[in-house]
Amino acid sequence: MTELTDNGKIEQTLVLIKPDGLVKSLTGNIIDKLSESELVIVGAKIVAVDKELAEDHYKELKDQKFFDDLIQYIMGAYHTRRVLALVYEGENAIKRVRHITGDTNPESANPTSLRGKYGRITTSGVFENVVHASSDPVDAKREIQLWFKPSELSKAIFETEEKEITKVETVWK
Ligand code: IDP
Ligand code: MG
Repeated sequence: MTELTDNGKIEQTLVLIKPDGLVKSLTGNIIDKLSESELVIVGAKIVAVDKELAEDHYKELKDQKFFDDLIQYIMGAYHTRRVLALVYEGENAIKRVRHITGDTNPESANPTSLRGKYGRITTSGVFENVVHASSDPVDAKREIQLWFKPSELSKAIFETEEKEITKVETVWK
C-alpha cells in the first residue's frame, strides 16, 4: 500500500454515510472513493437511528453546544431517518479512511476529500459533513460493537462469547 502505511497494522473502522449523504444519493460516490483505500467491507447495513444509539455514539460530545443539533442530524430530522453503517478492514484502516473523509469542518476539509467535496455548514451551524469515520482504535472497537452484532459481520473481528438471550423480537408474518 501507499504513503499512509506506517506500521502495516490490520485495523477495522466504522464508517457511517450520514442522512445527508443518503438524501443526496451520494452512497455510490462515497463507496467508490473509499475503494481507493483498498480496504475490505466486512459489514454493511441500513439503520434507522434512535435517540439511544445517537447519544451513545456521540457520548463524548454531550457537553458541546452543538450536541442536540448533532443528535437531530444523525437521527435524520433534517433529511431522512436512515444511516448506512459500514465496517472497513485492512492495513491502517482508520488513518486511511480518515484521510479520504477529510477534516470535521467541511469548509476547512481538503476539497478533494469526501467532506470537502460534499459537505456544508448550514446557516444554523450544523456541520452536514456526509460521513462519519472512527478516529482511533479504541473508538473504532467501541463504535463497531455499538452498531453491529457479531453475526452481522462477515468474520469475527473481536472476541465473542456465547450467551443465552430471551427476548421478544419482531419476525416476518
Ligand atoms: P469527527 O466526525 O471528524 O470525528 P468529532 O469532533 O468527533 O469529529 O465530531 C463529531 C461530529 O459532530 C462531526 O462529524 C460533526 O457532525 C459534528 N461537529 C463537530 N464539531 C462541530 C462544530 O463545531 N459545530 C457543529 N457540529 C460539529
Ligand atoms: Mg469523532
